Parts: sequence; structure tokens; C-alpha cells
Amino acid sequence: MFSKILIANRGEIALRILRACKELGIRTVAVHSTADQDAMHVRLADESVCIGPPIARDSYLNIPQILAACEITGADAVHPGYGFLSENARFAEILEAHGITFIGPTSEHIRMMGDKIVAKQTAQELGIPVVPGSDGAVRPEDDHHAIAAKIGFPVLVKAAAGGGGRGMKVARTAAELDTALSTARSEAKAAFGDDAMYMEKYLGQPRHIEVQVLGDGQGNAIHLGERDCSLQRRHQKVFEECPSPALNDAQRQQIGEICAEAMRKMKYRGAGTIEFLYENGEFYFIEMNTRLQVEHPVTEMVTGIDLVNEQIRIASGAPLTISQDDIRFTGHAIECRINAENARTFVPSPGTITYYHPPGGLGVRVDSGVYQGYTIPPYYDSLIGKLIVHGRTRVECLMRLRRCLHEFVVDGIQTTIPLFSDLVDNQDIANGAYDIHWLEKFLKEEQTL
Ligand code: MV4
Repeated sequence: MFSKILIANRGEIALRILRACKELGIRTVAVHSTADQDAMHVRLADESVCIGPPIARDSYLNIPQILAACEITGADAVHPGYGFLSENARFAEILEAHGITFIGPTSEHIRMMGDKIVAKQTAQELGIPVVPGSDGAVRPEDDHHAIAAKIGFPVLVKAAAGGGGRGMKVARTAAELDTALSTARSEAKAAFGDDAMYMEKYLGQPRHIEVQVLGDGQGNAIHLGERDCSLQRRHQKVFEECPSPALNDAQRQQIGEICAEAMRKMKYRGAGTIEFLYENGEFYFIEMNTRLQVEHPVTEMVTGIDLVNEQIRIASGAPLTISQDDIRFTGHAIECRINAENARTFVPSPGTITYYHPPGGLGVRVDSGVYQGYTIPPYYDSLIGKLIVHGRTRVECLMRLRRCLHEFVVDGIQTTIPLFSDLVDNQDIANGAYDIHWLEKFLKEEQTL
């Protein structure tokens, strides 16, 4: 086992990782920018190293500085969290070349899944159902009209380097195809320096359902069920739940086993998430994330498995000790992302938290990096914490969530808490009747009222 882990992240996830390290008896190193001197993860870590100025490019994304922090402190592993360097294959390679363990998959697997065309081809070869579409890339010399006609309109043009909705355009008819392809291509070139494109059948009203997997890199892998993350705004998840209200146990077991088997075949190592669109009872693979995700706690609440503990144990070379039969799904969990933003306009609201009172009680978990008196810096994304609630049933979970939202006080800044109070009282949410477009429609309708 490792003796010291460097946490290459900030905020609530740095704290989450730190807690897992402490429970494993592993010493921790926090790295931080000059803007994060007073951050909770810096205070709770055994050691801390300032790695640069506020702008993430110069600190949390600064590989030489993080490497230097490892050398200075003698850290033998790095946990990247999510975002920042978590899916940077080069970072994983550089660490390994210096004899430091990257807590995550191999750099080859990160790179493979980073290219959405390769990821999709790999998924298909491994028996995962994919969205019907072009056979690999649509190259400039290809007859894109023939490819689109074969798929059938509407089609969606996507960038191989994309994800998060960038470099993506819908063509509803053949007349829209040339513009969609050339616009998406130049967007992708500008955003990623890579204009490789592919095409898919456009699904109109899907849900976003993702499957959590764990592999040990030795051919053992399990699934930990799914999360429904359909409630998003501008490709940012807002509210996530486990299990999905759309699935029954047989469907869960079926898609879960397909994913676990695929991970066994590729000898996947670490935690991963296989993302699907789900429409009319069918699953369609879109992407795989090779990292811990923001919404991992809903899976932890329902399975009782500490995903970060498993990530660390697997990275140290330990085989999976949990078998699929050991996994029991108990009750229901919902996560609300608490952002320092206006709940209607989503305009960021950094500043000082003058009063802070998080909710508590049975089945309540608050993962946050803030405290009363803390000043949220303006340089990073606005997620300040997550409220995760568990109940024996979905109804109990929603009732508990409503109670917690009333209890939660964050003064001095604006937060997204009031949005969730509206959502828990909404009939569609109560019925689980929502797709990936529901939230944006809800916000738009609210605006016109
Ligand atoms: C799609 C789709 C419809 N059909 N693919 C958006 C980001 C990227 N991760 C995949 N995305 C989508 N891919 C096909 N073939 C609709 C979306 C999409 C979406 C997906 C998940 C969650 C929210 C979304 C919001 C808009 C579009």
C-alpha cells in the first residue's frame, strides 16, 4: 500500500479523497494555488505545497509543478480527482516514468476513451450497444450525404475530441448537413485542435444513464449499477439519482453485466463510467469516462461501497475482493449539486460565506469543501458542495431531500439550493418523468411565467 498520496485537485473532491486516504492510514499531500491558501483540503492534509498562481493552467494543470511537489514530499501516488488532469494520458505516463503511481487506468485506456471514435469502436467490439452511425470517422473525402442518408435523418455530427457538447451539430434534413458538418468541424478544430468528426442517428428524447464499473487491471471487473443524470443544463449535470426511475432490475442487471464483461475483456483498471443514452427501452453507448465522477456518491449510498477506497487499493496492485454477487442495491439516493450561482440565471456568485449550516440526520451526506467564513475564489468552477440523500424508497428519498433543502443555510453568496426546492415539488420529478431536455424546458417556461 502507498505511504503518501498527493491529491492533485481542490474543493470538495480533494476533501473526499483525503478522507479515503485517512481511513486507509495513508498520509496526504494537498497541492494548492495561491487562491486556495485557506481551502479546507489544505488545512486537513498532513502536508501542503503551493504550486502556483490562481489560474488553473499555471497551478492545478501545471504538470512540472505537481511532479516537483511529489518529489519534495516523497509522495508515491497521485489521485487526480475529476476534471483538471484526471483524463490526461500524458500526465499518467509522466508520473509512471518517475515511479509515481497514477491512481486511475493505464494511459493507453485513458487515451483510447479520450478519442470518442476509438472509444465507440472499442465499445462495439466489446459487445456494448452503440448509437447507429458512421463507421468511424467521416473524412473530408467521404460522401457524407450518402453516410447520413444511410443512418437516416435527423443525424448528429460529433467531434472525436469532443464531449461536454462542444463540436456537436444536428442536421434535421439533408439540406442542413453541409452547414452542420462544416460548422462542427471548424468548432472542433478551434476548441481541440483536432477536427476528426463522426456521425450518429440523433436521438430526440433520451435519458442519460451511466453505469459505474470497477476493474482491477487483472481481468476482474464488476458493475455498481447505474445513475440517471438526465437533469442537465448546458451539459452540466445538476441532479443525479441511483437507481434510474426508468429501469427495472432485469434491465439494470443486463446492461450492468454487459459493461462489466467488456471491462473484464479489456482488463480495465480502476473506476470508470460508461455513458449511455436510453430511449424506448434501448441503451446506446456514447462515451466512457476513465475517472471518478462528481456524482459517485449516489452509487456509494446505494451500494455501501467506498469507490475512492477501491480506487486506491486497486492502484496499489490489490485484486478486486468484491464479487458481483456481493453487490446489493439498497434504497434510493439523490445528489444535488450546490453551486455558488444564482439559482435562476446561473451567474457565478463567489464571495464570503457569512453563515453556513448544512443539514444532517439519517441518510444525509454533505460533501463540501467550504466552511463558515470561507471566501469562494472566482477562478474555478462554481461547485461548492453536494447534498446527497438516501432513503429506503424514492418517495422517502425525495421527502428527506425536501427536508434537507429547508435546513440548508448558506448566507453571503447565492447558491442553487432554491432551484432544488422547486424540483422536489415538481410533479414530473416526483414521477421520474424527465429526459435530457426537461430541465432546460422547465427553466425556460419558468422564465416566461
Ligand atoms: C447525443 C444526443 C442525441 N443523439 N447523441 C451531449 C454531450 C455528449 N456527451 C453527448 N451528447 C448528446 N449526444 C445522439 N446520437 C444528445 C446529446 C445531448 C445530451 C446528452 C446527455 C445529457 C444531456 C444532453 C443534452 C443535449 C444533448
